[in-house]
Amino acid sequence: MHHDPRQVQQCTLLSIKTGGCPETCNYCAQSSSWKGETKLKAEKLMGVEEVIEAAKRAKEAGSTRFCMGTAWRGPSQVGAGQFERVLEMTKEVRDMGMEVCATLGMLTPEQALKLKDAGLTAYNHNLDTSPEYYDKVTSSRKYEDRLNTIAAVREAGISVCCGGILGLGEEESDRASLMTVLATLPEHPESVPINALVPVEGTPFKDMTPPSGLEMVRAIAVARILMPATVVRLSAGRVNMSPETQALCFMAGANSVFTGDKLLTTPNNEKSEDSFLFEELGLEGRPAFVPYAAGAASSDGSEWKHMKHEL
Ligand code: SAM
Ligand code: DTB
Ligand code: SF4
Repeated sequence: MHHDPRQVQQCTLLSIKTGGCPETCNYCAQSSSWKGETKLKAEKLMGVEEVIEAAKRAKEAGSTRFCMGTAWRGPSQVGAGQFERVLEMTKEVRDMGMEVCATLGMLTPEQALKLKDAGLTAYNHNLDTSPEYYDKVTSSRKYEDRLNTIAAVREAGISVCCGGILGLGEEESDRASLMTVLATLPEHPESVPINALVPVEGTPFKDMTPPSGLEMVRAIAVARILMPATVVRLSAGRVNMSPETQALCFMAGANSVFTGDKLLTTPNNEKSEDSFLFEELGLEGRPAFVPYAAGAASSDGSEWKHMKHEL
């Protein structure tokens, strides 16, 4: 009802500051806590020019959203100059006519407002799992910290991109609980990424069993039903899925993917495979700035009617 079923948005990720993260997310390659085991080398924040070049390539390849990630606890952890540089990147990518997303960790309300002023479209900040299971996933922050950042993003008028990961050793009830939290936020997130754990050698969760394809399909279907106007993003783990499983994910309601040969630190699907998949399934890219209708489903739907007209 709320989306053109043939349109799947292509988003491109770029890790603009890799590794050396002070947080302890047990699934993540970028925490400095296990850098001895992962052997991931911490890098400095990229320069503006290099990022713009990457965004141009992504746009030429059909991406309509560019998402920049930093292995930070948040901008407050680093000098003001680095956050200013991210604001500059945001402005420039936005001027290219792309949707711009960032995932920089915890934000203060002031930082969220600065990102809004720079033209940020969306902010990704995942809840990852249920409130009940969260302390098994990280010890360096609380679920409430995540909720506070999401509230600051919403308050600043930036689109919220918030989802989770399947395969962290959680029960099915934790997955249901995560979905309940997402669907009962004051407004539905405009986008919900559903990640399958990519087990990374050297991390505490290296031996966890990723979800099966059908578990991903089920999670996507539940997100689609609970949050009908939201863009549901089939995110990490797609590289290990057959074309048939991906097709089921789209039929279940996923309408966005990450394209490009890399996610943040792990490999992603080949461009040629994705082109074949889109063609074979009759899918087309979702243009930038199709009006989001999240939230409308729980009110009178007026925003949705407007969107239908535009489509
Ligand atoms: N440091 C910021 C933060 O944590 O919000 C932004 C970057 S962080 C890497 C972005 C998201 O990627 C995490 O919230 C998590 O959901 C996802 N992620 C990270 N490593 C993953 C993995 N190995 N498998 C699946 N998803 C992963
Ligand atoms: C999200 O939910 N998934 C993306 C994006 N938001 C930032 C990140 C996936 C990262 C997968 C592991 C890696 O490449 O390091
Ligand atoms: Fe740091 Fe984000 Fe990785 Fe957690 S998920 S260790 S906050 S980069």
